[in-house]
Amino acid sequence: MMQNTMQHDTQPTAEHSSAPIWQCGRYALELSRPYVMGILNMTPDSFSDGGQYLDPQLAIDRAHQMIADGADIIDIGGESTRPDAPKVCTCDELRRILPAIEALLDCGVPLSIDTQKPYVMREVLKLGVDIINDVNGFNSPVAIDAVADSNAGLCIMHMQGTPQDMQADPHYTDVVAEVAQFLGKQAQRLMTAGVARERLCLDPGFGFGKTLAHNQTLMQNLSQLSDKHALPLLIGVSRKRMIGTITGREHATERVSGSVAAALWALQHGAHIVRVHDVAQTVDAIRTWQFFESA
Ligand code: 8Y7
Repeated sequence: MMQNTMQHDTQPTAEHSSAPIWQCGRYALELSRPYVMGILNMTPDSFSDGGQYLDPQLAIDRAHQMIADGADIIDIGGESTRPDAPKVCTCDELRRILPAIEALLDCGVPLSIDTQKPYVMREVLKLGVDIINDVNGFNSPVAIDAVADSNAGLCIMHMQGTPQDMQADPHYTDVVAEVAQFLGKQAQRLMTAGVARERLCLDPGFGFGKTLAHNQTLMQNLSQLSDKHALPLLIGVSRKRMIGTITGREHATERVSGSVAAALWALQHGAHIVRVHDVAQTVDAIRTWQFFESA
């Protein structure tokens, strides 16, 4: 969407030709401009918009709205990663997301599925989704097996611990080095299993087993992560606790401005893709910033 309205995208420059490509199923995303991934939660208990989109038709409408607002990718999730969220069984997770996948498969932008379950990965890949977004970073041979033979884009996210215990007492000697090392190791494991490098994207996993100070250090060293591995970088800070702590906003829906500011900072410091709830606000901010950036 944004591509059509941003003039300088039609005039390739040297900078553009060196932009990373992210191969995602039916799409090859040229990351020469910021990309926005819109979040479609199909869980009854998400902290930020839980339960709003449990009705499949409401969720599908919401996805179309995000695309109209400029979303470049839609990320569909059927399992909450909230620390106290109940585990969802495979069949419930599939039941939640399948109607949306079927309705949105030809929506014109890549479809990403946020899941940690290898069985779910296999099933949605059979349907033709473009991206698997695993908050576990494909940290099991079964998960690697489930995605290796496809042509889907893979987002490798770092998490310390499990969603149930990750925020209990996160510890690092050097958070940037340790996150970078994990991401590099997982990228290597996937490539050893036959995954093309172009299919990979990295994510430091803000808030996943990290204190506010860890999140701050990671944010301030984003370019180290992307430069070190020369892979695309996706980040998700939208409406998260860290934004609430910084701004003093208890309610997730009051964290929009803080989230937009964090997304802009990240895009200016090494991130290629931002995963957000508030697509319209984020896209407006990016367009305004890009207008002044362009020659
Ligand atoms: C992230 C994510 C969540 C993130 C990626 C939330 C599924 C919590 N956060 N995936 N998922 N990166 N790649 O606040 O930061 O949306 S769930």
